[in-house]
Amino acid sequence: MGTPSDALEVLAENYEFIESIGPCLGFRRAASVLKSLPAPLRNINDIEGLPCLGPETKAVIQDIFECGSSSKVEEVLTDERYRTLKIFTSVFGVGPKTAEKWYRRGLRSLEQIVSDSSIHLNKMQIAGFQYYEDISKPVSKAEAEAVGHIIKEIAGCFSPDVTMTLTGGFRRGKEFGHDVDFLLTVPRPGKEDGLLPAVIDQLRIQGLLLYSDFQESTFDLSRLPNRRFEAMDHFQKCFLIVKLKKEQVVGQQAEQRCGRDWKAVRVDLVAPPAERYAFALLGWSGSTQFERDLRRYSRLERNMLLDNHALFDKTTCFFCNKVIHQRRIPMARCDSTASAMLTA
Ligand code: TTP
Ligand code: MN
Ligand code: MN
Ligand code: MN
Repeated sequence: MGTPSDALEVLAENYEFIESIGPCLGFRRAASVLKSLPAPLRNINDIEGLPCLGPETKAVIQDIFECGSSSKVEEVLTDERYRTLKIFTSVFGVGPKTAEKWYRRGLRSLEQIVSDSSIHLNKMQIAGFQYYEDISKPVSKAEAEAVGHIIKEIAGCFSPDVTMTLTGGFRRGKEFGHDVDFLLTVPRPGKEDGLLPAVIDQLRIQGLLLYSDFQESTFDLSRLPNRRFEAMDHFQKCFLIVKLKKEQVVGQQAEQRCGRDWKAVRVDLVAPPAERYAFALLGWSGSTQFERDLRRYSRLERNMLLDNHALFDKTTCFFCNKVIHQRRIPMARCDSTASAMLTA
């Protein structure tokens, strides 16, 4: 069983499945600390002085160095519930809640799910099962770039001055991902609203669209920021499954003539207004743990609020930068701005 950080991720995931958020985040953070080290741990003394490693984490790492594995982790890995939820949540559109529901009904395999006619699957889950074989395989950097060329060409027809950035794991330098994430925008304010619908239409016309879940923008600057951490932002976005022809991927010749010549790939597109691009880019670059820590740092060390839309300074008016003496959350604004907004 892999590295100490893999072991900690297993524990984190198991806690996520039983909805113990505190321990889940604790193990995730500890795993991130280990992954951030310049060199892998060689022995237990290497963890001396590292932050965010609790006693349970230390015990797991110690077991791995002394016995080759952690009994606590091995137990989770052989646990029927963990194994089943792991399989169920590997389907696009299936989260821990649905997986748990199926598990409690006595279901244990994907075959049982698809052959049980009493189970209602939503549109996303149907696509998740339909393309499971392809989208459960990692997406390579070359495949991500090939998807990028297709989307860029289509978006360029909508507007020649479109900006597009490959984000998510690939922006962090990963060689493989579970999907491909892109941020797109156009300079003229408001024009970005038409961008994703146009891209989706064109993918459909070209026969490349296998699944689409489009979400309209609910972005309203005057109602931000929200007090609570929001995983989802308010920008227009879509979660897609697209058909990627193998011949379009660099280094992948139109090999064996047998079988399909295409692969289904999960793609996320986000279209913030141009003036919000920087914040959206930061938010969509991940990792989730890094984003969480950045927000925490902003809040605790800088008295600011960071999310995918903006960086808010709680001590100055967001609109005119005047110092606010009385802290106002949500939405930092001075008295004159506040009254102007009321009468507007
Ligand atoms: P993911 O694509 O889920 O993760 P990833 O690209 O880091 O890893 P993988 O290679 O497995 O795909 O999400 C990318 C980033 O976008 C992540 O930091 C979370 C963020 N995100 C949002 O900010 N808002 C959203 O609505 C979603 C779905 C993701
Ligand atoms: Mn991704
Ligand atoms: Mn994604
Ligand atoms: Mn003001």
